[in-house]
Amino acid sequence: MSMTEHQSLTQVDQSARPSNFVNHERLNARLSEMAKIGATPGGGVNRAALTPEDAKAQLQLARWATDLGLFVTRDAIGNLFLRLEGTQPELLPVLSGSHIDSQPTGGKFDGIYGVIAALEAVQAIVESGCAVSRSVEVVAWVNEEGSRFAPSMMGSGVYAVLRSLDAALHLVDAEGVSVKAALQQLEPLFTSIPMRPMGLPIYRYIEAHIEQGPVLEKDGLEIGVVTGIQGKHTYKVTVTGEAAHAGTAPHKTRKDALLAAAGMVTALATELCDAQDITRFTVGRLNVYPNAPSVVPQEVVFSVDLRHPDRELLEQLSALVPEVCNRMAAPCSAHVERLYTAAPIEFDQRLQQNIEAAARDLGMTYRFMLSAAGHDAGPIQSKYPAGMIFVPSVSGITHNEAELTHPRDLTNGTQVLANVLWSLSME
Ligand code: HGY
Ligand code: MN
Ligand code: MN
Repeated sequence: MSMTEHQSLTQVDQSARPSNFVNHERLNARLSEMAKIGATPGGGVNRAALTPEDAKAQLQLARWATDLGLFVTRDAIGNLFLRLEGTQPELLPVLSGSHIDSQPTGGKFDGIYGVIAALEAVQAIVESGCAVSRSVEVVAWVNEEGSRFAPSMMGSGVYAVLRSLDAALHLVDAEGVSVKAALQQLEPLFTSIPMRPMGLPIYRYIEAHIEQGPVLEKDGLEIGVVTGIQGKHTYKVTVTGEAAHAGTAPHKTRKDALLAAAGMVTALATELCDAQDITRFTVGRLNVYPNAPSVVPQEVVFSVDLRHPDRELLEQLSALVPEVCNRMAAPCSAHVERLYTAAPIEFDQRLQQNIEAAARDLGMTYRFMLSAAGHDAGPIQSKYPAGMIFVPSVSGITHNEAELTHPRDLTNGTQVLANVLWSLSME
């Protein structure tokens, strides 16, 4: 018996629920297929935003969606949408997904799990025979990681009108290739996929993601009901000195950009990090120019990624970044540019309860928890009610080729997602 339009999950016997139609083998087979796209020798993936690998993964997703009878569209920044039409298509749709792009030594689950889980959840709804009133759309956000094109959360940020489309199109990578040029290079691959307007309104957004931390595994729990995301500020620091000969230039007259940068990084680490290990300060990228062994560095450019769960404290710590860099710059000079500002966010309370109820309904163990990692659900929550479902990461390893989540946990999260999406589609 399939669910009629006015029954809720609790009023329907277990056998009819979409979660029963989540196919463990299909879910994990699709994730394995995706892991081959951009596979690295170390067992991870390198699928940078708007590269041929990224496009290949989007096209594979589009094929699975088309086979399922979903309507595939793209928007001007490259986000991909897979739509299951509801019986009341005029209602705002339910949206679910994550990102396809990865870090250079990324894992096989960060981001892509949420996209494949959303597709599997929709397929389970279709195969359960449960009608959906509201349409349900799967989304693959472009450039969540911000590795090739900084800053991160680009596709979801433009969608939520936190970032201008034009500014995003003009971001450039290390080779000087713009987002706009990268999109144009890939355009011929997507001619069969119609475009859609930017930022169409939605009813609710749910994202399934690996936890990327050790908490669920340590607590022996299956599901994380995510309460929010800690705040994040990123900077680009340019230190300018003077090129000189490594043999003839006396130290007392040198303007060594690398020595100055090293002093800044060390001082920032000392002044920003706390004994309770709550603040997260990272310099993940540092480029030296001209980067020649016998030349005193003329210029150094480095990134700063600063995070904290408390809004005021984050602002206070963030104000130290330019202050410390300028204090430590002499005899060089420093230019500090803030690239990204995201205050800590809280997810929609009711969606947290929906996720909790679905986990409990399925007999799964769960806990409420804050996300230490950033996600596309963050920008989306700034405009629409959003929620997240976590599944355990083995030893919390992530942004690392050894990233692992057990297949059973991947399926658990997808079953919770399927029931949450279906019940939202009937609201
Ligand atoms: O930076 C982040 O937290 C995300 O993994 N891109
Ligand atoms: Mn991610
Ligand atoms: Mn990531």
